[in-house]
Amino acid sequence: MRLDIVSIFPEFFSVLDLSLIGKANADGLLNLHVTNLRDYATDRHRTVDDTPLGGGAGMVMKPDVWGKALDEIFPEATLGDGERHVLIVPTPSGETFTQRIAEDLAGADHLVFACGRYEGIDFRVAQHYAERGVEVRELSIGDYVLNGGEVATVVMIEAIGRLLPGVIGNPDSLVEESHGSAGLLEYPVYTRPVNWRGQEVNPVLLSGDHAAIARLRRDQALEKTLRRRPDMIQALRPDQLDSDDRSLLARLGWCVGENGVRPLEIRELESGDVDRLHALAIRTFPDACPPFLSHEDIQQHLDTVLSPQSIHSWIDNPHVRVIGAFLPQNSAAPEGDHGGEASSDTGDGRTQAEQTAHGEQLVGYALVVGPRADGPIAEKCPKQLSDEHCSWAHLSKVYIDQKWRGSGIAAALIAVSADMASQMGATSLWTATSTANKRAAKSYKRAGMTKKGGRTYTVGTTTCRDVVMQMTLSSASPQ
Ligand code: 6GU
Repeated sequence: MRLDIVSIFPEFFSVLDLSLIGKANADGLLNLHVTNLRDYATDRHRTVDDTPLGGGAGMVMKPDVWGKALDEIFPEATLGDGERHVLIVPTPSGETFTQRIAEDLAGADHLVFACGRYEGIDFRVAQHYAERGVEVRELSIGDYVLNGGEVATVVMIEAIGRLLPGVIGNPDSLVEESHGSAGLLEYPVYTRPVNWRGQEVNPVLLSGDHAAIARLRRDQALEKTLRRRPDMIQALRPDQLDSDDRSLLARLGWCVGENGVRPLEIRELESGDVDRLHALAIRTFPDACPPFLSHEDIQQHLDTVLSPQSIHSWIDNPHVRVIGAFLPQNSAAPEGDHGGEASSDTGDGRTQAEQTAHGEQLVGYALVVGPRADGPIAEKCPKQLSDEHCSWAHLSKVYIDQKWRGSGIAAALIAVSADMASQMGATSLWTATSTANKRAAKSYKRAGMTKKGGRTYTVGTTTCRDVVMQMTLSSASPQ
């Protein structure tokens, strides 16, 4: 690649000799040439600027001086030679220079940086070369003002130069770095000593378990990007995120849908939420049932266990927690039809009016029954779990609207349920799910629960087999 720089401070660019770019220049991987703009001034003061036409503060760089300099750099013969010639004009009013632009410019044959000082270069210069077939790019390196384009030019040359073949020893390092193709900021890095001033590195990094190390780094990259650059998280495509990514994001309050990553809110439900919760409970329950259950059995369960009165009693019970997952209203309207519902529906049984009234939609819920609950809601802990040393809470329900399954919301609800169970004084949490509902068992397992035998459970008049699962709660903090 040929690189030209035109500036009234040519000495400034000696810094480029010190870096990888200087080595690439010496090795012939690129051909760097610096021109002193003043060499093209005609008067004895070597004037390069003049006052702005129309008045105003500062000085403007003269088009005639720039034209003479640039005509030598772009001789008539080079234009239309089939090569890509780019005139880069660094200016705080330009398009923001990004890694994507650096990658694009690394593919050009010839880059010319025109470093302006003062208020800038007479605009006709850019227009003139654009008309002659030069690709002109006005670029800014960020939202702040420098005194001239020199520093910005060094920044851009460093970013572009390291992408040229052969400039960086190991091209793999270009993939994982911040703003690389993963779309995430880079995870924090560590080296020896393992313990430095009392700070220990995560033992996973010393385990030699490559999959676990990759997962740890991915989690750290996601968390860091979420904290610093939520805009980058929102720009991720769903196909860039696996199920572990989704659970992590959901626990941190973000949900992956068809349209990308959206904020999620998880909170306890109140009596004002009963209608919405009832609607969600009755539309999600049938999916969790084994295929042999009759319509009547399911209806009987909906009319009793999942009635509005029953839901009221959960919410009013101080030994029970009812947790909801909410999405902002605009995020659950993915394009296309889901399941052929009437067009006035939102795709999961609710009308547009029902959603808009609340400005957010309830897309999942969990019910946790604490160790001190009694009455019909307090199901007996399956006997294989009865261990005197544990104080059990029951994760009685976790239900997610169909189109948000696989988004990580279940994992987030289970994590919050576990916290609430600890707060209610439990040291362990158990749950049971139909043996037919493999998806549920998988998501409990992913959330850290393990299988502990089975039990039977009655829906309507039919007895079903359940898988029982449990987890030990890490930090029990009694009320
Ligand atoms: Cl490219 N030039 C100047 N003068 N100031 C800047 C800039 C460029 N990018 C940000 N600030």
